[in-house]
Amino acid sequence: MENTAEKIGRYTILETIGRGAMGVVYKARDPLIGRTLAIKTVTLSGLLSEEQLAEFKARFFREAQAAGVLHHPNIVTIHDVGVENDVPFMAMEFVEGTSLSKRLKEEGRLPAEEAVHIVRQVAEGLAYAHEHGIIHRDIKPDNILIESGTGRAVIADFGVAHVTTSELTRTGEILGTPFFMSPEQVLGETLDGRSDLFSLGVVFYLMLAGRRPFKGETISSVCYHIVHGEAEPMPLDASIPPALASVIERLLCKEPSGRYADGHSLVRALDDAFSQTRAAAALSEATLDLAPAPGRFQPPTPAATIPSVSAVTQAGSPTVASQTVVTPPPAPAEEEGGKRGLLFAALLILGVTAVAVAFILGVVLAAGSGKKPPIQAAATQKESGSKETQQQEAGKSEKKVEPRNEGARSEQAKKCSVTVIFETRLPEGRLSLFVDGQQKLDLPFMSRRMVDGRLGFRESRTFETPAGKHQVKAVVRALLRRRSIEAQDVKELRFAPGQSPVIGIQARAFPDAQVTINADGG
Ligand code: 3AM
Repeated sequence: MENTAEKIGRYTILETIGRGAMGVVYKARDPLIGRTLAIKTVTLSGLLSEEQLAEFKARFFREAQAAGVLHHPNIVTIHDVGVENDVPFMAMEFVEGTSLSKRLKEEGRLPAEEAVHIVRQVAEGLAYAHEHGIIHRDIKPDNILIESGTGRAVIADFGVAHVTTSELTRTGEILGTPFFMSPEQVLGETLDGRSDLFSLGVVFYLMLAGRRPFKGETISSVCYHIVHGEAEPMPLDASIPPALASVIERLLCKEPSGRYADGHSLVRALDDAFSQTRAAAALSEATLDLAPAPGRFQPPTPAATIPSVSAVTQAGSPTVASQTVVTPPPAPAEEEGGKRGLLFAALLILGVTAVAVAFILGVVLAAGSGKKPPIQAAATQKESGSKETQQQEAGKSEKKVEPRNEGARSEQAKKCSVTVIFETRLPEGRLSLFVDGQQKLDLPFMSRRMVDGRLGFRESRTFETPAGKHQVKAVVRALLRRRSIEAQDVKELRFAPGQSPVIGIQARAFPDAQVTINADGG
């Protein structure tokens, strides 16, 4: 199937569109109905056993059938699935255009207005699919196609991208691209549509900032940052409206409950952000005499674009918050200037009154419910020295332990579910992991071809351990050119109660046999 076959099934191949790690995408023609379509083949045969291949095919067809019921302008329609020469393929709607990943490679980042246009459409497609009970699980720029001419954004590979990746993960071949995964996906927990919204948040961030929000040199340190770390701050750039930074902040909440409930809510938030940005621009036009061009996102002055978490927290709402810093108007030089001054004063009085009323209401309500008012709560959180954003802390504090069940919960809080991600290019061997001298993992490994075409092994395992300080020791014994090598690393690690830490372990042979435990992403 690697050479441009003339036919796949009944479809005539016209040209090769692209090649990926999993197979090839062709432009093809259906001679029966004279329709142009795209055909994607999935070549896994060299990587899986007969039995695994049979199971993979069954799952591929099942997912493709499920996704085949989706008909939405922002989802690539699946027309047909089949097998040709033992290679599964999928025939789908042909989208004349490029992938978002190619656009980003060429342009680095996109103008805010275009990024919003894309995210809005993907959110509409996701809302529809989630309503039909289908989660994508692999939202990333490769799977978003942009139609040339119309700018229509279309989600590709619904359901199926996940099958190919997870199959390889299961066999220890590939862990999948973690960059766009949600924390619950990294930890292998049950997913719902809000996991796709997190991934879309990462894509949105990348489109605006030109870089990803979660850094890391290795897969395991990226995973660690997704689960525990804060997103890198957005660049201080006048072209990124602060209201959009707030939308992204909410999409990237660690807890699904802190994110938007569904794609429709995200679309509404984007529309609100858009009107806020317009209003902010209009205000600065009225007060600062800046003349924005109509119909574009209007960046406020640079001083007004610094995203402010405290502004979000103080408003008591994790939703979109305008963080525009209102600058006093210049001294009126003429009658027109005098009118503007009056308008500004009226707006300022209105604003101050609204803030005061909101604060008093907050205090009264908090007193009634026994909770601290938002500002006080935020101050206490700061004192606690937590690294997480105040917004996430506020979200978590709402879920405080109820008195009944206290015993069971505190028991659970004392335990941690630790995920170990092991990666190595060593050909063959065994990883043993000990916590306080007690063996927790015994993982034999054998290198296979990975997604980058090189040989290696990557696998994740999870185990439970009590919270607290532990001595973690990783020992790797491996065979290298019929020579046996051994290396180990020991680290003192502290696991916080109720958390799900991720530990990365890497083993290498050069310059000498070495194992590294990496628990802080550094
Ligand atoms: O990254 P580029 O744009 O060069 O756009 C997709 C990508 O090419 C294209 O196949 C390449 C590898 O994924 N592609 C995927 N699905 C497609 C579809 N349904 C498609 N092109 C048109 N229609």
